[in-house]
Amino acid sequence: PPPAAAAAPKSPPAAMPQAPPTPKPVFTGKDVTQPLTGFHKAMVKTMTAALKIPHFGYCDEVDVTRLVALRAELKPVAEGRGVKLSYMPFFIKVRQDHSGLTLCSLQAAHNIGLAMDTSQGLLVPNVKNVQMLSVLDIAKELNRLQALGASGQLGTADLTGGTFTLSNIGSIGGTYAKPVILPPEVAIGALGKVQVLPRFDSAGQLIKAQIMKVSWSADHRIIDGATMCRFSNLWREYLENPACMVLDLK
Ligand code: CAO
Repeated sequence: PPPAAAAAPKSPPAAMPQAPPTPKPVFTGKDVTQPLTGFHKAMVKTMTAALKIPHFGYCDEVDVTRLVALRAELKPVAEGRGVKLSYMPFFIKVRQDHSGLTLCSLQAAHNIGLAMDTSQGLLVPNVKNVQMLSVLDIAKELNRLQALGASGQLGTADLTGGTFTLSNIGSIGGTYAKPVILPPEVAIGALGKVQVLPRFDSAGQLIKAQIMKVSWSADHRIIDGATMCRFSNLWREYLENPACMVLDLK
């Protein structure tokens, strides 16, 4: 037998009501041409030069579970001393212990630049002589640079002389990036957002881990992939075992 729906008599279509006449939309937006000025003009010049460098990209993930706990413990202590302590001072401090890998240019000082999203756009001030500073000293310096950046007052002294750059794009969001080297430096690292993700521990048990991805770019004329990988491994190991910083880092 035919299906019941097919057997049901079809009702005649209802007469469609006429749509009321409406005026045609008129688009009044206008294109705007803005001249490039100041730091933006400098960014065009620097980044155009940067992309002449043969970039080598390398990514990894860092289990920052212990670092997250350590920072949570130290944050109120730093606050008590008038300093805001984020993760950046740890990332910066660990960076300075790799002179053996000659990753950065041949300057003796470790002046670690940080990409900063400021009221004037992207700026890269640097923390000078990180090799001589404690994590708290670096945090203090970072607080000072952030305050200057927020009020549009970063000057030439803070913006020049960097030897290596870290870009914490994860403070805004995202996981991986493809950072562009800031010449005359030879490498840069971009840090992703710390995320709670499932991972397996060494006993094969499922655990809740705090994971951060890192994306490195290096000048492949100077740094080969194996060097980059060894450098990244060492950086990761310190951040995964932050107690070792207390033993090793000056
Ligand atoms: N994952 C999760 N949380 C993060 C994080 C990350 N990767 N980075 C920072 N946070 C947290 C901080 O710990 C802090 O938390 P609390 O409020 O609990 O202390 C909060 O986010 C705000 O941190 P912050 O941004 O003030 O400080 P910071 O030292 O981590 O970063 C700076 C400083 C200057 C790097 C950052 O403000 C900034 O400008 N990031 C953008 C960089 C950028 O634009 N890169 C692209 C360059 S190429 O165009």
